Amino acid sequence: MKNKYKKAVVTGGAGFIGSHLVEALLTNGCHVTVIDNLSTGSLSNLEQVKDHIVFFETDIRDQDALTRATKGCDIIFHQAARVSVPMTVEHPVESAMINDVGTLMVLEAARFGNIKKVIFASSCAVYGDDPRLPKDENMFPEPLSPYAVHKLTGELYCRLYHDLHGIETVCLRYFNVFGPKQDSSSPYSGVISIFMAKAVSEEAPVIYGDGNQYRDFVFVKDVVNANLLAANSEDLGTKIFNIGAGNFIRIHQLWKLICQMSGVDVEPEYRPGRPGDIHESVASTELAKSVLGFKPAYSLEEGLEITLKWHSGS
Ligand code: UD2
Repeated sequence: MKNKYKKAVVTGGAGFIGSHLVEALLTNGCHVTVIDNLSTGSLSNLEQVKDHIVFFETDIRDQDALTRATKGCDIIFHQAARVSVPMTVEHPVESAMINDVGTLMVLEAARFGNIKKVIFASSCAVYGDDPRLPKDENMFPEPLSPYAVHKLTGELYCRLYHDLHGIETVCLRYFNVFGPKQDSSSPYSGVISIFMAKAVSEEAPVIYGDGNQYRDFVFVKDVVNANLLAANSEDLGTKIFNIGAGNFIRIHQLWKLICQMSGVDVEPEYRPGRPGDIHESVASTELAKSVLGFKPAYSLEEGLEITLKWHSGS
């Protein structure tokens, strides 16, 4: 895809999704500046591209650094965040400083730097447990965790900065993103990365709750593609789109599938459900399809194969 813009900033560009996005932007001929404080991101994620980017090791709340990093850019992809739902339940104030104030500061940088467009990594967490499925963008948000409140706040700020300051803002509500480079080392990591690591070492994973909860898992390269489509679509004004695969799998079935694919046979350990956990989540991707032309290219199995290879080191 040929980019319509020349210079992009990716906040959280050393993170899981951000680093894939950086690679794709470079492939498409864009100049890329990354801002990351390396709190959860890692330079190893940028190893392949480190000579082709400008890197600012800084927090998004460092206004001076943010101003310098974003100077002269056409577009900001705001991916930096505290992404773990349970961690925001444990540490809501610190998380709000990163997720709410941080997003506001990125929008301020766009305002004062005359940057035309901001793409914001939002989340399907904003829907909470609305029983209607699939979730579509017109549903009333019912956040169940500080994380969901942060993302909803970010969306509202995005709309406001469009209305007040004329910045084009696009919020992408990611469903459960997975793929290579997703960190598996913390209990707060994404479930697929944790299950993959457990399968590779033939250890029992923990399933929280009864395992019947389900998620719409979308492969990271599809999420990157959604970002590029949103960036290249003109005159969006201020919009919100679901970015998911449009189908779902239950958590206990996911473990079985990963066992099958990796040839292991280990029973999971069950523990009580996590506070703030949503039960059911699946995306309607109709709006993203009709407006952006978004269509996921990877099935769950294809994405899992690629991810398993990465975890196996092959
Ligand atoms: C993911 C995203 C979050 C947000 C949200 C939207 C991550 C780390 N978090 O949160 O940023 O976008 O989606 O809904 O990607 N589970 C287990 N065992 C484990 C780990 C998780 O059973 O070892 C369960 C967990 O209780 C939950 C499901 O798996 O029911 C998915 O958990 P997750 O942490 O991967 O993602 P989620 O949906 O909480």
